Amino acid sequence: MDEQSMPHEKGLDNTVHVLKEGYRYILNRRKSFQSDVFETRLLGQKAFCIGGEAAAELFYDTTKFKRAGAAPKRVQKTLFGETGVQTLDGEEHLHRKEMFMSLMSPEKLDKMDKILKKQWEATAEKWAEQDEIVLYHEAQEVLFRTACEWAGVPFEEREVAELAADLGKMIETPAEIGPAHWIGRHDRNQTEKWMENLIEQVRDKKLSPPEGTALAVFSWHQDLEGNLLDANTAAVEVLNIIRPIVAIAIYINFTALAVHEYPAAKEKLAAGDPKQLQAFVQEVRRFYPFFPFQGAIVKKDFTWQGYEFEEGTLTILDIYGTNHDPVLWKNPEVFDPERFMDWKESPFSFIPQGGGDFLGGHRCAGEWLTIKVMNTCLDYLANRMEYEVPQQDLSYSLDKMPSIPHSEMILKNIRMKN
Ligand code: HEM
Ligand code: MYR
Repeated sequence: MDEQSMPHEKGLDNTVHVLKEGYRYILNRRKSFQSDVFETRLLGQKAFCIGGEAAAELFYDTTKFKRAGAAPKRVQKTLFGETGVQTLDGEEHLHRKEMFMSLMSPEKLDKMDKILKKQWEATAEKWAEQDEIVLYHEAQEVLFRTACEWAGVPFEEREVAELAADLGKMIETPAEIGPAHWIGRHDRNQTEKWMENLIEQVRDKKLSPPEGTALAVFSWHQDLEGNLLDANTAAVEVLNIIRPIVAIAIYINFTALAVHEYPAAKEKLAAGDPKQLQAFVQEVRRFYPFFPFQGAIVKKDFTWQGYEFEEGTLTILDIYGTNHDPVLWKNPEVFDPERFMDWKESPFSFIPQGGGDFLGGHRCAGEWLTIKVMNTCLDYLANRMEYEVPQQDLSYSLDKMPSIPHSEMILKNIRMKN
């Protein structure tokens, strides 16, 4: 095909439209341009936006894209950290990613699930003594305790509320403006200091986390030259385990919302059929907004679908929009777990936690863990607990990133079923 000129959004800088239109920014333009790719200007530079299955396959081709220099500073200084696995390429990335994936064996995930059940049930006893709870904050704390125990990270009970909230802010603030954003930066600095101190204690043999836990493995991990990670990088990576586990609280909020809003779908979970629970979890991950899009940089010039991608150009893959692409999903704006009962798996059409390979690419290291946590929590919320959902603002925004139901899910008169 001859090279052609790409659909082009006018304007010196369109970042303001991203902030206004949020999750639907790319989808809206893919629709109006009738194209899976368009050019725009974001964060003061030229950028390509792409979406759909073929676009995802392109984006995860590591001969075409790299990650060094892709994440905006404001995202690194809140959400990711500056020297973590997200910023690496090639051999160095593979070696670091192997370190993460070594934690995700079925045995280790089962261990995590046992800890989660213990923590959820202990906390549910306290919920039973309260008139009502805010599920988002409660889930953050349950997940914080679970994450730390699983990762070998010691904590004092009196620190839980603050540390869980700090980790929450790192997730909630990357796209905020002004003081709301600076809270996230401050909380990352504090949390990195907390974790660096623990890494140093491990290395000084003052603390011995159980063998095979994230704190133990990451403290002693050697890079390709045989050196330990510097203490800050090791801390950033342990936080790359603890923080996203706390982030699952957002999915638990959407899971509770779906259980409440789709009684017919809930009904199908009553028999506890693992296939039905899994299909519901997958549909929550497809349907609700969470991770909006991801950036990478063109490694060297290439042509795709007749368009030229020049070396060094920021390219943004539409994660939310690919999960809502009408070409890939029938009635994408309808919540329907049934679609996952006979779904033909593809690494590029269903990408709530990234696409492609785990080891060879940047697909989320914690995807299996997330799915397991969500299955367990869905079973509690749909089958194993009784509660009321009082009148509240259950709406959620598609503009604000990340999005959380406005009321953060207030539950009343909770009790565990026998
Ligand atoms: C990467 C989403 C939970 C660890 C990612 C990416 C996304 C994502 C979109 C980027 C993919 C890319 O760069 O192309 C999510 C969502 C979660 C979640 C929505 C729900 C809470 C987790 C959990 C863990 C985790 C529970 C760890 C226990 C990671 C790591 C990376 C990553 C280490 C970087 C992978 C790499 O750069 O190679 N995640 N994630 N995530 N996630 Fe998750
Ligand atoms: C994690 O890594 O902690 C899990 C997922 C967090 C998602 C937070 C979404 C924030 C939106 C900011 C946009 C940044 C895109 C590169």
